[in-house]
Amino acid sequence: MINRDLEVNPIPLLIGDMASGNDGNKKLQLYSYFRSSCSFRVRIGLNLKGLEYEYKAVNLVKGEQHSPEFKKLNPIGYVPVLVDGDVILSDSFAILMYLEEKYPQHPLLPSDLHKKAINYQAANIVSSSIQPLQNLAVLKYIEEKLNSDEKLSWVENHIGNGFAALEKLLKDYAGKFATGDEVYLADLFLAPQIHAAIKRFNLDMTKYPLLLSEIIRLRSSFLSQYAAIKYHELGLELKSQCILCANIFAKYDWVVRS
Ligand SMILES: N[C@@H](CCC(=O)N[C@@H](CS)C(=O)NCC(=O)O)C(=O)O
Repeated sequence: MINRDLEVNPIPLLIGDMASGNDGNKKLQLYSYFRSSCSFRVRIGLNLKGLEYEYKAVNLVKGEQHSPEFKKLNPIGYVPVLVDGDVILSDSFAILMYLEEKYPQHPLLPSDLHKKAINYQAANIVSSSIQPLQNLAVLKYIEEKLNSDEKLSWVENHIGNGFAALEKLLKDYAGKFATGDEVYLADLFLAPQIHAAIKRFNLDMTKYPLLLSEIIRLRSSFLSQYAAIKYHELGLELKSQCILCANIFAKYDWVVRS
């Protein structure tokens, strides 16, 4: 069951006001789209490590990922892309592992070997067995070749299979967060995926109580970062950032702190 008494300290929102963790004068650059769960993973990692970065918005709905300029950075046409001086990286897992080694502050992985492997496993269930099957390009293809009803049952089936596996995997490890009482890699992959399942696909999360409680615990920190990015991209004030969170959790009768 969901434990509604659990509280966590909000992770500070660091857009435009971050501690500099970069060497040299070059600021990290992140090419990102606010709704992209893969970008969201990296934004959380950067924020946890307190790294300053320049936000480069790529509007996936307008097709900016297919522009020749963007494809010079990532020929496959996906966000996120991280640019660190001469280093250009374009996969959220690779980016996070790079950041982890270069900026060891706030480790994204536990030192315990077994727990570390569970983090890799959970992250890869999301990044290999869920997200690619509900990516924009895949859903567009299904909608065009089949129809919208097929699209929805496709999404429910694939996200559902992944979530059911994650519920089983994490039940022996979860604490305040997915693999214990610290935020680790698994959380960085889980939170945006659960968020997408609720917000984008309206999935019934009551079937996955462990995952639902995970997102509830993380709501005030990760989701406010998501919302802030959205407002940031739209050039609006950040003070409205919790509206989005409130909309998401109203469904679960959960009052979100503003
Ligand atoms: N394995 C890659 C996947 C990247 C990916 O699928 N990005 C999505 C957004 S979450 C995208 O850019 N989609 C654009 C499209 O489908 O046209 C990662 O983890 O970064």
